[in-house]
Amino acid sequence: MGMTIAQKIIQNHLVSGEMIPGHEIALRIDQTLTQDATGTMAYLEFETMGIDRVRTELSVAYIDHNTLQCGFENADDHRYIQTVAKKHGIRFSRPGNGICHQVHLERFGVPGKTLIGSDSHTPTGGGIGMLAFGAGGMDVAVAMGGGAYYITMPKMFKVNLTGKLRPFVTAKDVSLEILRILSVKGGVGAIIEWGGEGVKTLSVPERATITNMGTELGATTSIFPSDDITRDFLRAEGREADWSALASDPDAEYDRVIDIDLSTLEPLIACPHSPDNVKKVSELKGTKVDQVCIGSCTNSSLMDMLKVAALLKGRTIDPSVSLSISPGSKQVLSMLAASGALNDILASGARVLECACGPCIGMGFSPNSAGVSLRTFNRNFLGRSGTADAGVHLVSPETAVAAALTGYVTDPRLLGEMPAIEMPEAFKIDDSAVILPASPDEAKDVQVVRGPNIKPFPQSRAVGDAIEAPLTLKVGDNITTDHIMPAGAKILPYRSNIPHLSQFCFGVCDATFPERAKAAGESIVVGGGNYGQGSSREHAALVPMYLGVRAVIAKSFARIHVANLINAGILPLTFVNPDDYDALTQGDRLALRGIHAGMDSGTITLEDVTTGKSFPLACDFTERQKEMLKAGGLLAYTARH
Ligand code: MIC
Ligand code: SF4
Repeated sequence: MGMTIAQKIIQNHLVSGEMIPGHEIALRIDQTLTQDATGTMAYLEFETMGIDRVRTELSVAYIDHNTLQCGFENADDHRYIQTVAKKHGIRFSRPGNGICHQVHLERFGVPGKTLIGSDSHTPTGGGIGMLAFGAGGMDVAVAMGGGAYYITMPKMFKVNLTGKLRPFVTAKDVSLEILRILSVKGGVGAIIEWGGEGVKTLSVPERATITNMGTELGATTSIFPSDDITRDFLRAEGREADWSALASDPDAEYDRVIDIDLSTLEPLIACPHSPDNVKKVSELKGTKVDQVCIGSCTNSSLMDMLKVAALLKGRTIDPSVSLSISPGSKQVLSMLAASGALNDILASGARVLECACGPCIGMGFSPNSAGVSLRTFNRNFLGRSGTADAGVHLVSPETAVAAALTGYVTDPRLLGEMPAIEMPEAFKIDDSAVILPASPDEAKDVQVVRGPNIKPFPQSRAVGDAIEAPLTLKVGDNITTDHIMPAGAKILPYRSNIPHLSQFCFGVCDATFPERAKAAGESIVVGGGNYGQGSSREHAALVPMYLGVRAVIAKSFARIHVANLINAGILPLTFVNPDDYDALTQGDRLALRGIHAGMDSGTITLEDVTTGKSFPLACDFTERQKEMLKAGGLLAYTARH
């Protein structure tokens, strides 16, 4: 039988396991990336492993998230990451060099290689034919140490593209269309391969926009073939030698095939507060807009920015709108400046922010009270912008410009002719903001600098045979990691200070949770479907662990989060009968007994001591996961082995 692109790369990197969907497989990892908001913790974890030098082909530490330095914390973390990277053989991408996924695509991504990153949008690399996964920091630390990355062998989906996008309809609209079709749960357990004739009409940055937002589908990852278009992109980056062809076999089999005719798509918009709440832009026509943000790892490539500049040229934005533009990388910004396009952006009244995540993660530029914000980003979760009652919408750069110019949600096709913009034959290459690590000889003398914001790692607890504890929080469906462990400019600086961070745990759902959990000592959390969707932040597991959460019971879990729970020694269990969720009330006393035997049989009984009712819970752990839970998480397990 023929193979899909992903199956071929998996086969080339398989360390153990069988390539049967649902079975655990272990993969050799060629490259890793971290960003600063998850990186500090990942490198602290790496240091505990006592390995001198990373064992990957390439590891890069990016600084792109925590770039507002409103106190010493972020600057200290940057210094820590820079020195730890220098000592252990990791390249360091300085603040200002750009967003990890954009820079990695430009300068380091290689078709056919595996990449894991401590950021959920690492699948952006699928745009260049990499098999790239978002992962928790501990998994990235293990991969840097040469350990394998464990996943459940995914199903294979194919999106078959035909036709060609019409003017003002973009790769972002393709991402929103697939979200409309599949929803934020529709990609769970699957790798999405993009193929068909329509692929030939999409440039690498457009493909990367699509694989980036595959994360919002819950997909394990997304991937495009590596073809002549990939080769042209790599040539323009001065890296043609990194190119190799990659395609699925004609007789490859897929679990699901979805057809999209690009020529029928229209400009789309995701409404608050979920990326799959998709409507046509024309349906929201006339909605007043307060703020527009263009950038993020989804839409900050040079092509995106050149289009934006061309549409803004000679026009000024509506006085009632505030427009921010964050180019994805130093390469993008310097080419915008050299071409004069930056002046067109500035002359329009836009505010140019640094090459970083910025508003996407609430790192400044929060909207006004109850503000309507149109963003070219990938997530519009409640509260993520930093303004609790803002209404964030996700759109293409073209639709964003139309709103900035008119002050209202406007179909961008009303802007007139789309100026023709060609991909440059050569990008401006300047890697001076990537600092190389010390040689193995020099590394001994490198001092790792730790600031006072780095607090000791919280102690995890081994999962024993019984847990009896109160249900301290019951939440609904699609709870994101932004609900569990909010981010933003005020909280993100404390990513290496779990005790401080814990005050904000579940703040979006119930600000009284941290006090209640602490008072209970040990507790259990109950959630609905797709619990833990969104980011890869392991803090959404480490902080509940610190607050004494011993088990999370949900209707279903998101992939990265469930791995992070196990890594932190928290027991994730699912309802055998999803309706049993309704029978549990916050405050009930719950008991799980015979946990070890239950882990072997696949079912653990939950007793609601308050009501006297019992419910079966499913747990489908591999031997490795059972051992990890019994040891108290991945670090304790690794120390034992
Ligand atoms: C995000 O987009 O939510 C983040 C911030 O990039 C996270 C990582 C983090 O929380 O630091 C992600 O996507 O994994
Ligand atoms: Fe940064 Fe936003 Fe991309 Fe996350 S989604 S990596 S915060 S730009």
